[in-house]
Amino acid sequence: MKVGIVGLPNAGKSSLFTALTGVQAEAANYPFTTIEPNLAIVPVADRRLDAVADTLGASKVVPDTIAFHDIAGLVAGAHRGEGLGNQFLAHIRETDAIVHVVRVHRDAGVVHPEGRVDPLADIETIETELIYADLEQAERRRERVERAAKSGERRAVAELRWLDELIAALSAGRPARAVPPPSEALDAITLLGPLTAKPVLFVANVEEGSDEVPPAIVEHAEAQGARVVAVPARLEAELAELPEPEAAALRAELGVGESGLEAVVRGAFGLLELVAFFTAAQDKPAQSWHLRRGLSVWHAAGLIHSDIQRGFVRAEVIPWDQLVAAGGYGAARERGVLRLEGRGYPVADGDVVTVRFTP
Ligand SMILES: Nc1nc2c(ncn2[C@@H]2O[C@H](COP(=O)(O)OP(=O)(O)O)[C@@H](O)[C@H]2O)c(=O)[nH]1
Ligand SMILES: [Mg+2]
Repeated sequence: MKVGIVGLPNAGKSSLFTALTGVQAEAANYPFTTIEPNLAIVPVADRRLDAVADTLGASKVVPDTIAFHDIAGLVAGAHRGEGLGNQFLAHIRETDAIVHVVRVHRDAGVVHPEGRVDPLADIETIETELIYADLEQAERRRERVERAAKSGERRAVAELRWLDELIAALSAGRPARAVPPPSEALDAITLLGPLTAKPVLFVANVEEGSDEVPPAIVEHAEAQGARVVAVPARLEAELAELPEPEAAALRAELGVGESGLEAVVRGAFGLLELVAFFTAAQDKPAQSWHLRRGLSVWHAAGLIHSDIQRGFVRAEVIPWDQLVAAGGYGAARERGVLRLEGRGYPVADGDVVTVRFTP
């Protein structure tokens, strides 16, 4: 899963990114590879996985990760190519979800691109750029679909009608997520990939020692079903660069918990409707994975390995807490709580899954 960090210049994107890189560094004993300097691969800690690993005597714990991409350069006019805008918009298109950083702190030493600190206006500037970008994309797509629709093809006719609705909504300043596609052309939204259909988490970059979010931001977020997390980004970035004992001491002294940053990771993860499942065995790595809610154990097998999916026979499934309570697979089987499931079984949050397959 990949999350794009967006916001105006100087909003605090890179500071938040550096802070997240610190979370990455804390997990230095996990085999992560840093791919690009503006990509942070952050593990998603899960107590349930730790408990399962302990119960089974796993060789190590391998949590699933989330990738944060620091996407610089969104300014007013980006959709017209202002400030390399189109390039940055293309980066956003590749992400599953958006973290929108908005400056709340009023430190006069930090220049604001518009010369004033007005968080709600800043949010609207960014949202307007995303809407314009979607509008252009939708209009281009419409030209192509219109030709197909002239032949009377049902799917194309349905998509064209949807595109007209979408274009009207975007023109009125509403996001694409407000206009779901019709059942005859459900894939139309995937084909178009509108930026304003992606789920958003707002990060309010607050004054150090204050986690108060202006009510206007909270209201704005709630109106679109989004959440807001308060993070003092510069302080978190500085803490991330200190060695762990010093950082912990300073945290205690300043009275800042880790909650802000953790909330960003959890919140970003929570944006997509995902369930966590685990694979684990004695002397093997205990691993967490995430799957869209409603997908089956056969899809889960594909996530683990394509060979395992190809040779899928059945899966042994048990909720993580029942496995921990039983003390192991053998005891769970005797208690009758280890179930056999076929390929259509929808994975539940917290399932421990062992796929039986023919190689
Ligand atoms: N006082 C204060 N300054 C901050 C905070 N977050 C970021 N800054 C400063 O604002 C400037 C721009 O931050 P940066 O993270 O590079 O913003 P970006 O352009 O969105 O990537 C830097 O000088 C940061 O040190 C904050 O929470 N409080
Ligand atoms: Mg930056």
